Amino acid sequence: AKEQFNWDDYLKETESVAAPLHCFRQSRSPPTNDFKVGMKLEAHDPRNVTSVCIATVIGITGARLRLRLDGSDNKNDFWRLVDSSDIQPIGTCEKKGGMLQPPLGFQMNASSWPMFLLRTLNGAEMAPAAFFKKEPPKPVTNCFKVGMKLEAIDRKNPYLICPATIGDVKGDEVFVTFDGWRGAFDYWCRCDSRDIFPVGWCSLTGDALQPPGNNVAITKSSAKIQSSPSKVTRRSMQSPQKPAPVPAQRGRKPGRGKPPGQSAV
Ligand code: MLZ
Repeated sequence: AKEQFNWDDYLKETESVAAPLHCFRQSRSPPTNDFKVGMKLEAHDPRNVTSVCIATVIGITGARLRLRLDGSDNKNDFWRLVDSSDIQPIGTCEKKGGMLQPPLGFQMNASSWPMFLLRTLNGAEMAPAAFFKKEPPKPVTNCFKVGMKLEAIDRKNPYLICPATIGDVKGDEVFVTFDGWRGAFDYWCRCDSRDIFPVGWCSLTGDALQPPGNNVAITKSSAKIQSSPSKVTRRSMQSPQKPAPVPAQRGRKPGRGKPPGQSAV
């Protein structure tokens, strides 16, 4: 039987520590998710953030909602925490004197937007205001340190939350490296990003935490590990002090094949 990923064991195996809770812009106990599939709400268009649009809850995952903008296609779904400031109850935009906008890539003629909006909202099940939670405050300083472990959204596959390591810290930003993926999914983000979570977040929200990848970073320091097979060698133990070099996305030598991290989902 396949072993389940366990943070306690993994932290021991990797001799690393979890980033402290207060480093994150997340609530200490994850917000409850009362939303139901089919409910409508207002959301900022991720591709055009000044626009507030109508969105429908397409799925529920832990403390997050899978959202689709009404009038858009099914290729641009996005995920938001129930305490995200990007979402609000229907009516909020109008109350503030704003106007609901068609999403980028509105599939109909622009002139049909007003009628589309009326039809969309008529008889819609609107998510109650009490379901929206207040966004937690920003941490005062960037207190992440290189080598600390966390759970992070894979921005190339945003439905996934994966074990990660802080690879670098610069000003208000951190470099999020995904364990076992040789740099293919790594990214820089602000320390107050809503895409990063403390160790244990998924087990509290019921979201599925992905196991680390199997790809060991090819570095001199890993050669020693590989010669003595053990439980540890199965996964990438990217050295916390020295993150694996980020493979170039373009200009890769031909003939080496696709990096494992970039195959189709
Ligand atoms: N099937 C995809 C998922 C990769 C997820 C990595 N997350 C850090 C792939 O293998 O490319």
